[in-house]
Amino acid sequence: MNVKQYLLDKIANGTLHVALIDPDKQPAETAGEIAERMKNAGTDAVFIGGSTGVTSENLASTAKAIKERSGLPVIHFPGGPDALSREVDCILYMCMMNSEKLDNVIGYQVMAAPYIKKLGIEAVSMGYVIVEPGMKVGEVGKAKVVKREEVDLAVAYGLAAEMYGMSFFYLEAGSGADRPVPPEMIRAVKSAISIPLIVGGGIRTPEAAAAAREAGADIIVTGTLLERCDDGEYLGSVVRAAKGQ
Ligand code: 1GP
Repeated sequence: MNVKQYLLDKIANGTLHVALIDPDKQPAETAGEIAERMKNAGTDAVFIGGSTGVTSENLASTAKAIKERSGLPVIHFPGGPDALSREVDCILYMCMMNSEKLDNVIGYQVMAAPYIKKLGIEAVSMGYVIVEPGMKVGEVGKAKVVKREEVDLAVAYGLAAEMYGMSFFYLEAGSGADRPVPPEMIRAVKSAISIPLIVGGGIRTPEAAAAAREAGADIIVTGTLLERCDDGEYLGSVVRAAKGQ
C-alpha cells in the first residue's frame, strides 16, 4: 500500500479523521479494540506514537493488533529515532521545525534514514510545528512554541515546509491541550500553502472538530478522546464533524 497516495486520494474528497494511539498507554490488544471502534466510527487511518515510552517492541505489537482488528492503514508518528518497525505501513519522516534541539530538526532523521531504507518502510515527509500550549511534546521536543497570536509565523513555517518539498504540514497544539490550534491560524496557513494541512491537539468535541475542518484542516487528529471515551455514538459524532458528514 502507498499510504501517501491513499491519504492524498481521500483528501481530494474532503477532510479526514485520524486516530492517534500511543503504544505506551495500553496493551496491544486494547489498542486493537480502540482501532476497531474508531474504524466503525468512520476513522480513515491510525497514527501510532507518543512522546515517551515507545519501543520497537510495543510499536510492532500495537501496529499488528491495530491492522488485524481494524484493517486501517497504520502510520508511525515517531517521537524519536529509537523505535522502528516494519509492521507499520509508513513512517512520518518528520522535522520538528521549531525545535531548538538540532537533533529534532535533522539529526535523528539522518540517524534513522539507513534503517528506514533497510526495513523498506515508506517514508512520508512532514513539517511539524508546535503551537501553544505545546504540552509534553513541546517540552520533550524543546520546541520554541508558536504563540496562538503568531499567525504570520505559523504561515511562514508552512511555506518553508512547502518550499522544502515536504508532503504534509502539521500544526500541533500538543496532546491533551486545553485549547486546540486557533481556527484563524488554521485558516491563514491553509490559504497560504498547497500541501495538505494536518491539525491536532486538544480536539475532543464535535464543535472543535468542525471548527478545525471549517478553517481548512485536511486531516484532523484526535488521541486523548479515544483513551477516555468508549462511547461509539459520541466518537462517531466527533469523526463525522471532522469529516463534515
Ligand atoms: C496528536 O496531539 C494530537 O498530534 C493528539 O492530541 O491527544 O489532545 O487529541 P489529543
